[in-house]
Amino acid sequence: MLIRRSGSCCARALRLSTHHHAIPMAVPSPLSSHLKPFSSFCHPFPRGHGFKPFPQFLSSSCSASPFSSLSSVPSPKPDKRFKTPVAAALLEIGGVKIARDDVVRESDPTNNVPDNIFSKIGLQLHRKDNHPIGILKNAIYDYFDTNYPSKFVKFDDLCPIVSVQQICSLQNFDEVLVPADHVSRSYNDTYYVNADTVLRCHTSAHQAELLREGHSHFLVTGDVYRRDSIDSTHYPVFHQMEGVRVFSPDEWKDSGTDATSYAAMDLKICLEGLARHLFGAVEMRWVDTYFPFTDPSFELEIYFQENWMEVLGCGVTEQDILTRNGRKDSVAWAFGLGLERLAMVLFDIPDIRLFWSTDQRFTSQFSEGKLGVKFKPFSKFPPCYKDISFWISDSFTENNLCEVVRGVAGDLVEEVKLMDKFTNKKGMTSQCYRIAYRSMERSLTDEEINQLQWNVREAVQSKLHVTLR
Ligand code: FA5
Ligand code: MG
Repeated sequence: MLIRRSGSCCARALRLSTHHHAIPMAVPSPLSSHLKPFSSFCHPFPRGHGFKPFPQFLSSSCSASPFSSLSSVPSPKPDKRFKTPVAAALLEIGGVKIARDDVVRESDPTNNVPDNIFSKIGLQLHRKDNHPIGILKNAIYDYFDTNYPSKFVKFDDLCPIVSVQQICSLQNFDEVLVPADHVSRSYNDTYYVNADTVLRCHTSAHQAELLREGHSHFLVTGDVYRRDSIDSTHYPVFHQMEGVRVFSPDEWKDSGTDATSYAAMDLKICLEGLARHLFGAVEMRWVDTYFPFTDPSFELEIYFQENWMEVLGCGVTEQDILTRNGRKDSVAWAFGLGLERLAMVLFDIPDIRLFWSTDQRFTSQFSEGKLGVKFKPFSKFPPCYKDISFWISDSFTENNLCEVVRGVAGDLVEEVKLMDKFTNKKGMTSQCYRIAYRSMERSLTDEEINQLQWNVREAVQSKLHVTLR
């Protein structure tokens, strides 16, 4: 969901960016004037992000399309070498036992979690002190421990499987006021274990529960899951750190400003300080945005690889969340950091897939407490591009395509990019996507890439109800 820059059609859904402000900014921008009306963010996407109650693309009984061009191409033998690994059958996270069959159920139409996603649950890169994500988490902890001694309580082992409904304790959507028809709730954007239970798509899922427990300063780090586009800054599993600070009336009453402005100012001071702690000098800017759970809302962007990269979302907590959770007279701020994006800048890691590499040439470059060591690429193989064109059906979405491509090619796929789109006189729409294949670790043979592309074509045709051209 989120970064290809503001206004781009791939930017996703928990927010919608509007204005940019360069940093340093001594004083936050006017705080209330940039919010989009609800109607403009419900379906902000020009292409195919419609809500689907059930994931049609998961159905296993798909007949081949009569218009298929596949029949004229000789079929290579299936090759087991290129299959993505199947995950361990039982995990334990934060005391919760999770069996593979609880999470992945191909025959259940209310479930859309594939094996390659299940295989990431429980890896908890943020709890590995020698991994860039763990090193970064600890550096952020240092900042909070230094600047707010003994204030922030830390959580990094909360279970990533959370309920969508209000009755349960862990809440991905309802408890942070995400509207019923918000696009982030769709099967196109979120992994559903069943109709009521999701893999959390943000660490904000834990806000309300921790407020109810009485915490007023806390940090929550965890793995989060999103169906998304494929490129060097988007991965379907990534890590966030949530921060929440609650103020009591005593704290702002003599400030000469209202509670909301006070909290917004404090938030920006805190996060700009964090950015300086992590990066020293780096080009940054604030972007006014929308989140259902904060008002006003902002994003922070950092200039990286010749682009503005969104690294966090934040804002002043909606009063309703505080009131519902026993903090009627308080005001609070909250933020959610994308740890991979920050680590990419800090360690010069060019591609988000590298975080999952177990190649020693990657892992041996990082050690506990060493922030900002620059990553030395150990292989630079050229990408190999393959195009795929098809007539789409009404249910086609790019996220579904990416899911299928990732299911076949795993981390060998670097990018999936729309190259061409047209509608013919009969009203049929054709799309052409370019798939970039590249291993981070080794060179790929022509034979291997051809096999992958073949498997992708077969899977796209059978799972997405499109007609290959
Ligand atoms: C949220 O997830 C909000 N919950 C953040 C928040 C918390 C706002 C508290 C206000 C108050 P967003 O969807 O923009 O917001 O994601 C936050 C960050 O996660 C992004 O800035 C980005 O750094 C990172 N991120 C989002 N999608 C991906 C992805 N597919 N791969 C890697 N990082 C991602
Ligand atoms: Mg965002």
